[in-house]
Amino acid sequence: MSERPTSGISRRGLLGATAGGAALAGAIGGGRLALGTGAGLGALALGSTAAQAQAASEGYNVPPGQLDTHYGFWSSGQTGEMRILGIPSMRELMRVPVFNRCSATGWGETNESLRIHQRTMSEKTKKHLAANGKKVHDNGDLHHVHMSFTDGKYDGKYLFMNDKANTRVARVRCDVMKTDAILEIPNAKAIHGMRPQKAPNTKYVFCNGEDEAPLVNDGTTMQDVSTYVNIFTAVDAEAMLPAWQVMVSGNLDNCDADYEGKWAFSTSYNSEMGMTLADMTASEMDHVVIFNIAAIEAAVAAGEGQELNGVRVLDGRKDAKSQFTRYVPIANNPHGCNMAPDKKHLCVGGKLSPTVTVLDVTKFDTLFDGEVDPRSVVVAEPELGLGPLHTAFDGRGNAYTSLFLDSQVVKWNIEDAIKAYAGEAVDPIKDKIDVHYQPGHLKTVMGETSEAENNWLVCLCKFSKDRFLNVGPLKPENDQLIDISGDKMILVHDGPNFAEPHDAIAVAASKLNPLSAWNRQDRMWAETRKQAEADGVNLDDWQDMVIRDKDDPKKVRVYMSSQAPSFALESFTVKEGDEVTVIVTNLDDIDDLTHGFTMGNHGAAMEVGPQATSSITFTAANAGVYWYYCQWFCHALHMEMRGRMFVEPAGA
Ligand code: RUQ
Ligand code: CUA
Ligand code: CA
Repeated sequence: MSERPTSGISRRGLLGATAGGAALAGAIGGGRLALGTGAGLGALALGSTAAQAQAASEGYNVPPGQLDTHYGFWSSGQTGEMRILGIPSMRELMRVPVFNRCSATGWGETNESLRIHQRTMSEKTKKHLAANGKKVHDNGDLHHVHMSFTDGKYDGKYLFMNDKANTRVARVRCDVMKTDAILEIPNAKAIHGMRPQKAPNTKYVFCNGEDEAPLVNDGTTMQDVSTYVNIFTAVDAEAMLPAWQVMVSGNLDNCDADYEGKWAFSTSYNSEMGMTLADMTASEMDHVVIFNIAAIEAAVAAGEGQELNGVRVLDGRKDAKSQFTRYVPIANNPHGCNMAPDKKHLCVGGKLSPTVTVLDVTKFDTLFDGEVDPRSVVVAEPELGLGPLHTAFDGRGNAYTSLFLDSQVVKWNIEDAIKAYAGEAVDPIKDKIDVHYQPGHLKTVMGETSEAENNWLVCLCKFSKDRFLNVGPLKPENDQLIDISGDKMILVHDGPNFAEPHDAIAVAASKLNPLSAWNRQDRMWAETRKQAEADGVNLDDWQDMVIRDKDDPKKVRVYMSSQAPSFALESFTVKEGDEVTVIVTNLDDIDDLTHGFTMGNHGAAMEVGPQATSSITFTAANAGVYWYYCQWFCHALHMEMRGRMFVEPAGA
């Protein structure tokens, strides 16, 4: 899909007509998508009246001083961070650095964040980074954010997210909204789809490896594609370590899990194991892989499979004929994999097929019991429009599917789709709405839990073109808020957003209760506290001091507290070339009173929240005077919150 598939037709000009229902006219040829527009749906009146839009927009308008009813957690794709938005206002509330380097907070630079980054980093990666003069990968491609579950409901504990770029998974603690674990997943390549287990609770986070590579990828086989595999990983959600892995046939795209804790499932667009676009789209059918968790756990406990880089790897490929997996054929390059809140139906987006395939997960046992047609678990396959990617759900049995090529959202009813598949004359399609433009993910409030609501749908559009003031060749994307409370969907808000919100979830505000100040003993800086103890510094009631390491005299540790509007140390002295670690504890215990520490001309800056301890290490530059200052506004005398570092010549 490298070509922007608008086929020269203005979407504005198309308002009121729709390209739906028709079989996909587009075919892959020579890497180009040739597109056709289908016949209109006739009876379906599209768009909304001005009066309807007005009424709906009053519902979304959150006046100044009022709070949103829901948190939205947004991925940010290649930006590598997570974002928090308010719903329905769509106001951006916070950015949480995860895989990226953050100038404001020092994430990716402070010792506390580096420890989190390096916790599971392989020796290979460390060596490779060091050869490039780096300590961490400070980029990421964060596609999916999902919250931990208890009993099919969000439990407000953790948020998990993937990094496709560097094959990692991270966890954010919801009490402080900071990243507390990053896991580099061994053996697999390019984690894309990622979902927490929904029930009985999030024991595992399921992670899809999208890219094919030799299992032992050491250069001994590179051209021989028959040695390539794809790996499905279950991560222990508490320990944030790999629990087990399963080799599969074909690659892995998106995934989800059921409401009983029995299954995980993943779409595969490259069942062909093709290495070129033409090869990856050659087959009429690809598949969904179903993972049998009990069978896998039993085999892992019995020591089956092989141990590779500290993880037990089982063979779930088709030829292995194991009880670990089953493969259900799905038309041409499926994408989205979404479990409905009815706890029964899994919806798989066709992407190159105009259909969504509905699988009944309560029938999955039959696939493992005997020789049955794998397609017997398919209970509906409505034709919805061109380029169906992802599906979201409300609490009334309706599904909302993004149509990438049609630039629409289609609302359809699952039970009606099942009836139509069984031969009844019912049209499952209830409504279509134009979105702007090329939607990927879309999210309803609480729609991936058993507590789906019926109020808002957010549609994350990949393009915004004419929707905002022109800001140059690089345009924002467009997160559109749609009122789904009535029969017709009503677009009420355009929200420009920077690269690239792939996915989002919307969580009732009552599910979360973040802290306003840190606990002084927080585990985030446990290692730093240990060092302080060894240095004879009591971080709870401490003197500010400068300590030169007994064993390595090049290392200096500067302990200082901060209290608005001053640092406890007005100055300190080091030598040129010293490795200086500055440890700051913010003694202020006041809501919203964050300090910072920036060392001028040293590329070192960090956030220090109320009651938090943070540390940063840098090499003292050429002899001279350097000012450090607080870079988070804290007081009327915030500008005066600064001090001097004297760097003496090395020989002095
Ligand atoms: S995928 S646009 Cu990275 Cu979530 Cu579907
Ligand atoms: Cu402390 Cu600004
Ligand atoms: Ca394919």
